[in-house]
Amino acid sequence: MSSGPTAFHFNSAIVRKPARSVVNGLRADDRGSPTHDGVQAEHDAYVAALRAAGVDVTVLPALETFPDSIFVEDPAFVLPEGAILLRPGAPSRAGETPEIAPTLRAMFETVLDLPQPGFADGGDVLVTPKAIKIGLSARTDRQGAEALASCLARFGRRSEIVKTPEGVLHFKTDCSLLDEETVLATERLARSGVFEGFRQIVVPEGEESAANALRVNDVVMVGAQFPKTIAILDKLGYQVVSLGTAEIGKIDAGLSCMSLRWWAPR
Ligand code: CIR
Repeated sequence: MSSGPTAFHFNSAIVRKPARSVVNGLRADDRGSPTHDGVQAEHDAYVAALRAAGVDVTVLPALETFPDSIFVEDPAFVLPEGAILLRPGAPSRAGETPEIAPTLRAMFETVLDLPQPGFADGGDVLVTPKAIKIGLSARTDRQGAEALASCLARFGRRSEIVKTPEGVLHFKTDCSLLDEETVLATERLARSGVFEGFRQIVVPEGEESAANALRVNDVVMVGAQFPKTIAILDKLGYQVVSLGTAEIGKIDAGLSCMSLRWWAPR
């Protein structure tokens, strides 16, 4: 089945409440720690925005042992056809996969395990109507990407292994799908040529983190601290919902990472 419009049409999502330990989440540069209350407030608004966009949201309990476990996008990947249990590239996040597995087994008929060897994070996977792009990064290696591509092929999905710009956490840190033919991307990723054939909207200099936006049904969720990007998308006719991401931004996160989203046939 081609992903077609379902590349951004979702009626189901899983999120996980932030643990108190979220203040110790992984980060590349120290820009100060987020507060638990601040992250909780951003998470609450995010869940409300998903629900307002027509998504049925399952909220999993916090996991104190895993500071980054609020970012459920990374230990698994989901499609209407089924789920794939991934192997996150950060050793401190490896245990998040067995934690989310029972929920996925209860919600999906088919749940695949990423074949050995290699590592792959969901943050490196972008669904587009033509192909699913898997970005190689410090978290997703070639073997993990190929293992994931083999799982996607079992679901009848075409994938393409691409490069994440040097020093960027995840492929989707630098891009998001805005509609069937349009992506929002940073200048460095747009320049790399991975989005040939797409209309590309480049985020303004200084607003690179805005590239991790999230299209859900009729709306595009964008970080509230990126007014120039919001103005551009607004002018282009997108229905923008701005959401606070300043706290999760301190631990290198944006809007896609806080949920697993899919269209569940009902
Ligand atoms: C990490 O470094 O793993 C977390 N602090 C941030 C994960 C963000 N996930 C994502 O963009 N998919």
